Amino acid sequence: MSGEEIRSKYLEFFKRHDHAVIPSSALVPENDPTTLFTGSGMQPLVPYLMGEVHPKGTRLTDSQKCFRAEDIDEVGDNRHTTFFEMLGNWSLGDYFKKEQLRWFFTFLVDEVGLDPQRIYVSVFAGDESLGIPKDDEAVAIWKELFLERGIEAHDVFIGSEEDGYEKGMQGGRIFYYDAAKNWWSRAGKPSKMPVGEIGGPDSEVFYDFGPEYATHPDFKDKEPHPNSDSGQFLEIGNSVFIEYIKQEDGSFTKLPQRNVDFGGGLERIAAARVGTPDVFKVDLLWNVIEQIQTLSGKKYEDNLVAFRVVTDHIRGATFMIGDGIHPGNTEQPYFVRRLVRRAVRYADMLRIPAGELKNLSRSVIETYKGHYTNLREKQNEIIDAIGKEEEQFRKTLERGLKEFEKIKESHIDGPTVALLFTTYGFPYELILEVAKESGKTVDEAGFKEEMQKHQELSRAGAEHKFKGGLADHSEKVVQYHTATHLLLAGLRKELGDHVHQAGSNITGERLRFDFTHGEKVSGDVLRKVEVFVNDVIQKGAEVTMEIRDKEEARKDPTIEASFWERYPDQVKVYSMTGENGELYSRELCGGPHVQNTKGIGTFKIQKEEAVAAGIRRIKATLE
Ligand code: ALA
Repeated sequence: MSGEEIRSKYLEFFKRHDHAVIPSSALVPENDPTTLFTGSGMQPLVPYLMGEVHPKGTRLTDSQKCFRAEDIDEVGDNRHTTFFEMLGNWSLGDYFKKEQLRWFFTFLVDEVGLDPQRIYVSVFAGDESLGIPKDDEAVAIWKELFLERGIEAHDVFIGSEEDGYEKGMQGGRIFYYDAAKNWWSRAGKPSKMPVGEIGGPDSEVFYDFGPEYATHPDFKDKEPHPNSDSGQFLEIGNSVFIEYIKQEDGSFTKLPQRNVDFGGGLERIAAARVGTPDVFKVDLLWNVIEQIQTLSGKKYEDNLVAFRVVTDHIRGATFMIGDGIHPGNTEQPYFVRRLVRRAVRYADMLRIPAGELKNLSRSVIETYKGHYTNLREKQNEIIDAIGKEEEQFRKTLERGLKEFEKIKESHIDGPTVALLFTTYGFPYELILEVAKESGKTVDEAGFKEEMQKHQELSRAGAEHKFKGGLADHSEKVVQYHTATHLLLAGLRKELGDHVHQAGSNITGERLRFDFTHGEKVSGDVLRKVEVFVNDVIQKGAEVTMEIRDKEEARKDPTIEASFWERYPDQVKVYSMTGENGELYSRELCGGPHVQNTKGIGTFKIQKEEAVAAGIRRIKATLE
C-alpha cells in the first residue's frame, strides 16, 4: 500500500464520517509571529479550536504539510524528518473520545490492515495539582475496542518515561503516562504553556515492530515500554482532547467547547503497514533513495545517515520553495538555504556528481504532485532554485575549504573561524563539521561572541516559539491585523492593482507587510497611504465577515486575495465599510479582526525597503 493510498483512504474514511476535507495550509504560517513554520496540523486551526466558527463546519480533515526545524539534527535515524505530512481530523465542539478512538482504531485495522495485536496505546495518568483526573474514560473505550478484536487489554500504570524503564510492559496494552508524555499543547506539558494557550490530555497509539527492533544502544539494559525510543515501538497517531485553557494563576479552566485534535504521521503509518520502522523505506521517500543509489553507485544500507539527510533535506527544500520560500539569509529562507547546503555536503560524501540535487528534487515533485498541485505548477521554479543554490554553494565551499586547509593549528581560534564565515561565507555548521572531520577543535566561546547574530538565526526555529505568548489573539495583535488590511487597500489605491500581499508578520508591537511592487515607494506615496489608513480609522469603518463560495468569490473583482489555493472551498471575506456605504477594503482572510476601526490608534509607517526582487516590505506601528 503506497503512502498516497493511505493518504486518500484516510481522507475518504473521515469524509464518510461527515468531515469536510480542507486543503493543507502553507508551511509558513500567516499572521502568526510566534512560530516560523507550521509544525502540526492544529496550528492553522487554533482560532477555531478556541471557538471561532469554521466555514466548513465542526468536522474537518486534512493532510497538513509540517516542518520541524528543531529536528534537523535528529535526521539520520530511522524515524525523524524535518518535513512530514500529518494526517489530521478535528472535532470543533462536535464528537469526542468515543467516536475518535473508535474511528482511528478502525482506520488502522480495517483500512490500513494493521494487526491489532501489534497496537499499544497510552492515556493520561491525571494531574492532582491541576485537578485534572486520569483518563479512565479513554481506557474503557480502548478496552471495548480491543475486546471486539478478541484481545483482552489490561491497563497498567507507568508514570514518567524513566519509570517505564523500571516497570516495563507489566503485561499491559493500555499505559498511563504523566503529563510530560500524555498531554499535548503547542508548548508541551502544562507547566510550559503560556497563559491563554489551549491543550489537553491525549491518547497515543504505538505500533510494535517486535523486540528484535529494540536495537538502540541507549536502551540495552532497560525494560521495554511503548513510549520509548528503543526502536521497538513507533508512535503512529495522537488523539488530543483539547478542552482546557491556561489561566493567569497557572490553573486550567474548560474551553466553551470540547475539541478533538488528531494528528498521525503519514510516513509512520505507512511504515507500520510495510512492517519496517524505517520511514525512509516508505515509497514516498524510497523513490529518492533509489535515485541516490543509482547516482552514487552506493547502497542505502551501507550509508544510512547520508542517504537520509540528502533525501529529507531535498524533500523539505522542495516543499518550502513550492510554498514560495526561496533560499536566503534570514528566518525561514535561511532554513531552506541550510537544507540545500547540508544536502550538498552529504551528497559529496556519497560522491553524487555535482549538479544532481535538482534532479532529486524533480523526483520529489513526481512523487507528490498528484496531491500537492502547487509543486506541479511551480516545478520549474523549484528545480531552478535548488540548482542555483547548489551551484552557488559549491563556489563558496571551494573557497572556504581552501582557506580551511591553510589552517595549521589543531585548535582554531574565534577570530579565524569568524573570518571563514564572514569573508569566505563558509557556514557555521559546516565549519564545525569540517573541523571535526579533520580532527581539529574550535574555540566556540571566542567565536560565539563574533557570531552571535548568526547563531541566533540558526536557533530561531526553536526559540521563536512561544516567546511572546501565543498565536496571540490579544487585542493589539487583532488591531494590527485590521490595520494591515487597510494598509494593503491604501497601497493598491495609490500604486495600482498589481500590488498584492506577499507575506505578513504581526506582533503586539508592530506590523510587517510584504507586497508585490517593483520599485521603491516614494515618501510622498507613503504619506498618502498613511492618510488613507488614518482617515478610515478615524471615521470608524465597520468590519463585517461573510462566508462565501470560493469559486464564486474568485470572480468578484472587489475581493482582494493572493493565496486562493490555500483556502478551502468556503472562504471568509472581511469588508470594511464606512457609514456612507463606501467600501474601504475587502479581503479574503481567516480573521480575526476588530468590529470597528475606531480607536485602534494612529497608523505610522516606520520603514519601507526591498526584501527580494519585486517584493517590498513596510514596517508600521499603531500609536
Ligand atoms: N496536535 C497533535 C500532535 O501534533 C495531534 O501530535
